[in-house]
Amino acid sequence: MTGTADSAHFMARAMRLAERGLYTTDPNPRVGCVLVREGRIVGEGWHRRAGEPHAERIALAAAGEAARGATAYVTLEPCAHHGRTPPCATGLVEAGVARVVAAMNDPNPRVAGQGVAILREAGVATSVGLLAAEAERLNPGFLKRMRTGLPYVRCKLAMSLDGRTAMDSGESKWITGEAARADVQRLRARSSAVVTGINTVLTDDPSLNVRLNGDDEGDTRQPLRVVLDTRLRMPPRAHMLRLAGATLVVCGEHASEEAEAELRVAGADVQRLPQLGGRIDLQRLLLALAAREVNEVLIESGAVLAGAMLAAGLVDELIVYQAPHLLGDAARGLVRLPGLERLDDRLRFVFVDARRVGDDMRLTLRPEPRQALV
Ligand code: AOF
Ligand code: ZN
Repeated sequence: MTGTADSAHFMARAMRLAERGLYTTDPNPRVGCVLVREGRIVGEGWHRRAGEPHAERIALAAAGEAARGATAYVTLEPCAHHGRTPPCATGLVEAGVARVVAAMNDPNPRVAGQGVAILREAGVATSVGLLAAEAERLNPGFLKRMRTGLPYVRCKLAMSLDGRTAMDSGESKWITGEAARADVQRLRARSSAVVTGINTVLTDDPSLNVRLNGDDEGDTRQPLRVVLDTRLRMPPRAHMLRLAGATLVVCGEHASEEAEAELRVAGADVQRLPQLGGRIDLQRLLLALAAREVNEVLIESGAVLAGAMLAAGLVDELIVYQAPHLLGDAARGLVRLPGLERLDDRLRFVFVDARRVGDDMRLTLRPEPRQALV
């Protein structure tokens, strides 16, 4: 019989396996599975990409006959639906697995509880909840989208020790160092979409793509690049339109049709969305992205868009890189929050992590339970 400590150990192993899909499973969740018989691992698997076998199928194939009578540790409830692949719950039953330990239920309405129901009906002892908090952390975007219809939003910012981003003249370039930039590449790589504003495009002509140095370079999944551009000022010659991966330009309902046609010829997708106070309605933007199966969004923008996202209470996580430099109080501030006039209106966060990345600091924060400026 396997004790609680052993169970946690095997589930932790399943989570390490799931993490291998961090950059590739999108829009599917990262899932890992470990099959254990008589205290020994007889098969392992993790989901690599949508359309390919789920974690359980890979583990079952690896175990073969040894799966009979085994316990399956899975980081997410086995699926119950015929999607791109046949249901895993049925696969586990057919392989003769005796027990299934799932870290959490799958909130996907096509699964939600039904995977567990299939297992129980077939007489497979099934429990849910082991290391549930850790399992949540594997898939913040997929889980939030399934539960609320909105993606999980990270806002990345870079600033000096005194919270400044650029000189008053606009002169900026990179404030943070090499290691922080490499860290941003990993943030991009795990994201379904990277969002910026047209002003950033006009000023910096950024690539917003993923350039991970590793063995799988040619194989890297590129997040959808999203440019918020109410009046379609995006130049058809923008650098990002020449790169691998898709670019979506989001504009207001009255933007020029000619500009839209030109951008489409240049390879961009264009979507019109309603405006709110002269700017694209950010809530509608996030809903539109979720409708495209976007799980994790990375906002990489200037002070205006970042401020608007924060003020609207749409940011789930703030990631701030802080360089050990002083720019002085004439330099530009981190975020524009025009509605903020009284101290009582300040936006509050809690630190969830603080660590050094090369010569810089990386601060990770979450908003204090909901308070929006507007
Ligand atoms: C599992 N194991 O490894 C994963 C699951 O389109 P499909 O067929 O790949 O199904 C995708 C859905 O299956 C996804 O939305 C999620 O609910 C579940 N993912 N389930 O049992 C896995 N990746
Ligand atoms: Zn499955």
